Amino acid sequence: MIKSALQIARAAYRPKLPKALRGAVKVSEGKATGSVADQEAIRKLFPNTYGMPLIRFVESDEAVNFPAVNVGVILSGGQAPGGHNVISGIFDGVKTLNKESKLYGFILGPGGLIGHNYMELTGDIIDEYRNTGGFDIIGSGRTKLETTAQFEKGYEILKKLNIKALVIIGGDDSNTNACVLAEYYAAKNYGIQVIGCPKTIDGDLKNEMIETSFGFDTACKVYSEVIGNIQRDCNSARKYWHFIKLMGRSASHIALECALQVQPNICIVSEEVEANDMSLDDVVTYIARAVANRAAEGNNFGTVLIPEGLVEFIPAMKRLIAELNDFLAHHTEEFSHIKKSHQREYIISKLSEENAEIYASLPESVARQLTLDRDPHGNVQVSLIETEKLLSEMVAKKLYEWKAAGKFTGKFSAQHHFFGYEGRCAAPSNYDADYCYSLGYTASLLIANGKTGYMSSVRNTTAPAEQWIAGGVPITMMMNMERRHGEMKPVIRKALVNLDVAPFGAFAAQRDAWALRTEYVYPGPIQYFGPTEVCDQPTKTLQLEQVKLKIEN
Ligand code: FBP
Repeated sequence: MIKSALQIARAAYRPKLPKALRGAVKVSEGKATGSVADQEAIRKLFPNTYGMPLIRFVESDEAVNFPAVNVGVILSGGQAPGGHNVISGIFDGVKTLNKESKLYGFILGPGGLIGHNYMELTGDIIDEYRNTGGFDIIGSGRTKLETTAQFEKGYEILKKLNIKALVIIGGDDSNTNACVLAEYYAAKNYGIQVIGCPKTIDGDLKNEMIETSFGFDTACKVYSEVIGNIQRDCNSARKYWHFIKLMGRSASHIALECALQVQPNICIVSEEVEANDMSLDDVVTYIARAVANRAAEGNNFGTVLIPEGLVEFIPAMKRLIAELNDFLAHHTEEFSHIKKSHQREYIISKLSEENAEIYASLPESVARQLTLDRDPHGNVQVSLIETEKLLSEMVAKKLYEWKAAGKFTGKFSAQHHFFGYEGRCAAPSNYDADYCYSLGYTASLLIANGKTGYMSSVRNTTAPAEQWIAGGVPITMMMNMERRHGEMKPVIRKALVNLDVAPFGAFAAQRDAWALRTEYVYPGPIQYFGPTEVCDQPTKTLQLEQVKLKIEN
C-alpha cells in the first residue's frame, strides 16, 4: 500500500503516556459513587455495578505478574479521530501486562459481536494503523446493543474465543449500552468484564471525570482550519456571506469551539436559542441585523456558524416536528398518494394553526425534507435538513423586505457549506493521539485489575501529558433516567453547552465585536511536528473550562 510522507513520518510517532502509566501501577480507590440523578432507580437497575469507587492508577515499585487475557474491542457509532490509537493503547497495554494476551476486533461495530464477525488484531496489523485517522481497522456501526438476545449472542462468541473483557469505544448511548451489558454479564456470573471509552467528535460525552470525548479536538481543528480559509477568501473577495453548518447531532460544542478558534461574525448556539425561547424568525432577524450593520459600514461579507442540531432546539420547530412525526406516522399510506405538487398544501391543511403557519413560512426544500427524510423510528432526520440554506434564504427574504422599507442598503449574496465528514477521520492531532492511546492503555489496566462497568478516564489534559491522571469512572455515576420512546430508561446524561461556564461566557463577551468588525483568526492546518505551543494545544473549550486561557480583546 502506498503511503504519504506524512503517514510514514507519523507512523513513528510515540504517543505520550501519563507518567504514572509508564511502569508498574497500583490502584488507588476513591470514595463510593452515586449516579448524577435518580439514584434509587439507577441503583435498582444496576445492583452489581452501582456505587463502585472512582479508580486512579498510581506509580508502584512492585511489578505484578498478570495472567494472559483475551480482550475484544468494538468501535461504535460515528467515526472520530484517534480510534486506532485507543486500540493500539489497549493492544500495547495487554501485551505489556502479559505478552501472551490477545486482542480481537469485532467487525463493523456492535453488529460484529452479535453476528460473530471478528478478527484477531496482531502486532503487524496494529502497526499499520498507529496514529492514523478513521475506524477502518475493524470498521464501525450503529447497531444498538440492548436486548437480552443480543447479549447472549455476544456471550456465545466471547466464550468461544475465551474473551474475558470487552472494550466498547463509543458515545453516550454506546457507553450506556456497555454499562447495561456489564451489569447483565455480572448478574449472570459470566466472568466477562465490559469497559467503555469516551468517543465522539460532538464533544457531548463529558462530565466532572471525563474532560472530553476523543476526536473533538482534531475535528474542531480541521473545521477551524477550513473556516479560517473561508474567512480569508471572504475577506479577500468581500462579496459573500458564508453560511457554514457544523456537525454535532444535538449539542453545539463543535460550533462554539470553532467560533473561539476563528472569531466568525456570527455563531448560533442551539442551547442559547432554546434557553431564550427564540423562534426561527428571531434567529433570522438576529443574523439579518448583523448583515445590515456590517453593510452600513460597507462590508457586504461575513461568516455564520450554524450547529447541525439547531432546528430541534427552536421550541416552535420542535413542536412542528413532533406534530409532523405523529401525523405522518399515522397517515403514511394516505400521504403517499398525495401528488408531490400538492403535498405542501395537504400538510398545511392537516396541522394545527400554529404549526401550519410555521410550516408555510419554510422554504420549499426544507418543507419537503421535513416530510420525506425519516429514520427507522419514523422521526425526521434533522441532520439532513439544510439549515444553512434555510437560514440564508430566510435572511435574504428579510433583507429584501428591509430594503423595500429603506432599512437595508447593502448587498447580500450567500454561499453554503456543511463540514462534518471532512473532520471525522483526520489523522489525530497530537492531543488526540496521546489522549486516545492513554485511554486505551488505561482500559487495559482496568481489565487487568478486574474492573467492569467502568469508563476509561484520563484527566488534567491541559497539563503536559506526563501529568495526566489515568483511572476509571463507574459508568453508572454518569447516569440518570430519561424518557426514550415513551419509556423511562437509564442513560448517560448528555452534556450540552452550559451557558453558565467559561467557553460560552468567553464567546458571549466577544461576539458583538466579532459581528460588526472583521476580527477573523486563521488557525491553519493541524501541525504534528514543531514547537509545543503550535502542536500540543488542547481545545479552547478545555483551556477555558480549566481556566488556563483568557481570550484577548
Ligand atoms: P457519534 O455520536 O456516534 O460519535 O456520531 C456523531 C456524528 O458525527 C454527528 O456529529 C452526526 O450528526 C452523525 O454522527 C452523523 O451520522 P452518520 O455517520 O450516521 O451519518
